[in-house]
Amino acid sequence: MSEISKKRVLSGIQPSGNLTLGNYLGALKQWVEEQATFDCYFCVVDLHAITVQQDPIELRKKTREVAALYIACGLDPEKVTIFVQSHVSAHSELAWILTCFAPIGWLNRMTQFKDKAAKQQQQDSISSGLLNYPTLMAADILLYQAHAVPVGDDQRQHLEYTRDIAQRFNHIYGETFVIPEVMIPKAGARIMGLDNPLSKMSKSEASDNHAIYLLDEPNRVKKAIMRAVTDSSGEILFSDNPERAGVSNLLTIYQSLSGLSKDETQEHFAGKGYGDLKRGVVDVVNATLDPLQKRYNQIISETGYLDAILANGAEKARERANRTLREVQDKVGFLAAR
Ligand code: AQP
Repeated sequence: MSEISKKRVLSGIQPSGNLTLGNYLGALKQWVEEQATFDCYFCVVDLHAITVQQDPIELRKKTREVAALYIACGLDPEKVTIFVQSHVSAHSELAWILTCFAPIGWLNRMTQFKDKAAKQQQQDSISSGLLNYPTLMAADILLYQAHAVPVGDDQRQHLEYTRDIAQRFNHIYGETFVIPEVMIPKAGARIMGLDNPLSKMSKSEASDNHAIYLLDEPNRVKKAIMRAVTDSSGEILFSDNPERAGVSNLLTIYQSLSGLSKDETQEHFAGKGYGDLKRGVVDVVNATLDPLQKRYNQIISETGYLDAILANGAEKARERANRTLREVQDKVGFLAAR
């Protein structure tokens, strides 16, 4: 299938910390699985990362690290376009135009804004960028006329918002944007914290045994999983009961990484104890991370390799994004620059 006839996909991850197993199972794993089917654009969303304050040196370092992890996880830079969001200025430009069409009431309803704002102690320090985050995300997606957006379950609401903004714009100015569909993985769409299985595993959560990070050493993986919260029932079954959320989360991780079905996963642990479940999860996680980390170390140590991929990616992304931006600028009535 040629690139032209393929449907397009766009997604991204913030370089706001160390990537977690949640980022891998909710996003990266399905990106890799879909790369042959779609015309894919994957960006490191540094503009999103600064909606909460970042250390500049660390942000630059994490931006390269996240891009290298995209490739280490299996994205093929020959097949997909990998770039840094701030290298394509059309993202900021379209985001401003869409901001002017975005009702504040819609933004105030966003769960992620409410959660992240609640975590900031001083209300004065909550940036309007955090409130406008979904509009920037809408611009990211709509610029590429993406048909589908592979993300974890937590991004479902932002996708709905993107569709609403696109429909509003199309209604006023005529057919401009493709209305994108959300693409959520069947297993692993919401990996929970190991220390608190009622909250999402998140890279900005500081507590010690909360997350597995993709660059963790095997011993750290083992320590965090062996300390994961379970319950006293002793049953190794998938369950919607919040009291069993810890065991369900471990089963989900095992299922997603082993490729087994839910039933096969439960059968695998039938008659076993929580210690066996945890050791099983340690083994599949480390078996996934070992080759990934080897590839990562190669990529990051090869001078010029990553920078060349990001430069090529930005050039290709700019070309596609600017086509949409020019159309939008024309429709809203901006005088063409000569
Ligand atoms: N726990 C998770 N389970 C499944 N999917 C997840 N994703 C994140 N956490 C989980 C998916 O990863 C992609 C990129 O996420 P992001 O970095 O843009 O922002 P986020 O969703 O807010 O992720 P974090 O890790 O919680 O980052 P911070 O702490 O920086 O805000 C998305 O597709 C997301 O669904």
